[in-house]
Amino acid sequence: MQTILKGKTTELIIDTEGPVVIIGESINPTRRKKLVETLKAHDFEFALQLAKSQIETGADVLDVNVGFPGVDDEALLPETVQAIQEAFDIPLCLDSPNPKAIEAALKVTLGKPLINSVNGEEKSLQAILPVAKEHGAAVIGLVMDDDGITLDPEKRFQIAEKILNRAIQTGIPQEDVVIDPLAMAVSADPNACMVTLETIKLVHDRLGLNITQGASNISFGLPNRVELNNAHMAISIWNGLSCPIANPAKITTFVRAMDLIRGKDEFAMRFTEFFYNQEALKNS
Ligand code: THG
Repeated sequence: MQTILKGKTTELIIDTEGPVVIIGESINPTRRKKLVETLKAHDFEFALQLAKSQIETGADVLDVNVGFPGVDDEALLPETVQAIQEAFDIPLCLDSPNPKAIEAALKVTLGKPLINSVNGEEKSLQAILPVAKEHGAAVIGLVMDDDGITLDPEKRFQIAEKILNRAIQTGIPQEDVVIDPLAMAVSADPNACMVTLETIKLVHDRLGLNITQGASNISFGLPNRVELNNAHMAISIWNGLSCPIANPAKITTFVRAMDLIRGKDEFAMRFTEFFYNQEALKNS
């Protein structure tokens, strides 16, 4: 299955059978005080720096999240989108829990973005799906609903199926639905990773959809996060994860390794090219 996203002029294919696509997570105020301060002042220089460094280190898509306490993201999300797409030609992933902010951002987004996100709650389905259809955007579907988050992979799968069916009823093609199995902290629940990994497998095997997930969520509160995240990422990719939301500076070498191992990188071209590009960056 192929989900096509577009920047201003570029086209990106997320292919369930292809190499892994990296959605750069760093334009997100979580733990980034400087981003909050600069965005509050409508100064986009730092956000643009984050965009540039993520593109240089392997991001194929940029997640844009400007949520912080007191923010008017209905105004700030579209402003940030405009600043980024003036400077860069890369597909965007519009990340907000506020449907009004998503809708406002869609109005100014060029190309074909990914909406982050809709979920199985009736309110969310009704607010997001028609807007996604109207703007021809793809959507991430989080597998939670009006009953909250379940630890049963079968139930998470059923929510994924419900989101897919509702999207199709709304006129959104199935390939424009990307499922997020909900990666959560394994420090809080010993089965957190197993539930997510099993959900990925079910969605991949039965629905064949593209799958995303926050790559660093599982390691909250623990040391050696990169190693832990990568171990989880390896199994996730093997089970069907195709487009993680991650810090490219920490994940791209590992993702290129996974693609090479899985036979998705002829003659190790992308693996070696990435290495030489990063060496050149260090020396520039
Ligand atoms: N699923 C979907 N969308 C999401 C998430 C998800 N959007 C937000 C989040 N989860 C993914 N984005 C981020 C952005 C920043 C950070 C983590 C996840 C972050 N993490 C480190 C920290 O917490 O200390 C620091 C940065 C780093 O490790 O480099 O800042 O799950 N659909």
